[in-house]
Amino acid sequence: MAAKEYLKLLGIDVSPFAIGVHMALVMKGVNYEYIAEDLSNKSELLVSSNPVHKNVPVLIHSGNPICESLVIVQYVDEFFTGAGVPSILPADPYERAIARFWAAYVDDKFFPAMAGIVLVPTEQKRVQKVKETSAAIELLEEAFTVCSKGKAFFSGDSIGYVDLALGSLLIWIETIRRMCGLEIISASKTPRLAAWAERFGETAAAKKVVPEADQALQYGKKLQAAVSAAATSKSK
Ligand SMILES: N[C@@H](CCC(=O)N[C@@H](CS)C(=O)NCC(=O)O)C(=O)O
Repeated sequence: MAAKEYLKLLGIDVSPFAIGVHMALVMKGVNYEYIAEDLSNKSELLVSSNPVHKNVPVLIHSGNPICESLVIVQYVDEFFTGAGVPSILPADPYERAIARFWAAYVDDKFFPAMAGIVLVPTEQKRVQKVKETSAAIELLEEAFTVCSKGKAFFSGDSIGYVDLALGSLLIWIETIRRMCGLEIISASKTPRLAAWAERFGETAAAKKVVPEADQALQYGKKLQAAVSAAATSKSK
């Protein structure tokens, strides 16, 4: 890659959003520099590259910052093309629209419900988040059946856009299982997604990028403690 096409990815190792972008870059076979951020002390580069949200991931390509993981994955897919380079989004416009729809559903509905299970301050709210998560994953099981058309992944024989969106959350699905014993994806309730999750974990990109679940567990416990402390100090 020419020097002007230098790529930097700002992330944190356990961020599901950064994991999806990492995997997209690995799938495309491009070289990039990964810069691990400390979200309690954000770098000047992060704040100036993503002044609106100040969050990770940010991809900086030839000096141009691109923010929001799904936007970044689309950009990477559109920029890095060519013989032997896999496509992440389908070529057919209707299938692309469907893939974008389900990836947005994962981000806008499934993820906030799932994260809420460990981050909401009261038991009543937690029960609500568990219900929302179960409903969302059941819908995603149906979406998988329709989108995969009997193949291994949402996008067919290899991982694509929706696979990255949901697959990058698997580390946190496992973390929630360890933190509160809840199986969001299970062979009994969501058998197709359970088998898909196994296959996803075996892909070269996942093996290269996804960290050990223990790392997310430590991070999850810290986040949960911070949320509890904030709720306690508010109620005083
Ligand atoms: N919608 C964003 C979400 C990114 C996000 O929430 N990133 C978190 C880390 S997982 C973050 O950087 N949070 C900033 C903070 O905690 O201050 C995306 O898809 O990129």
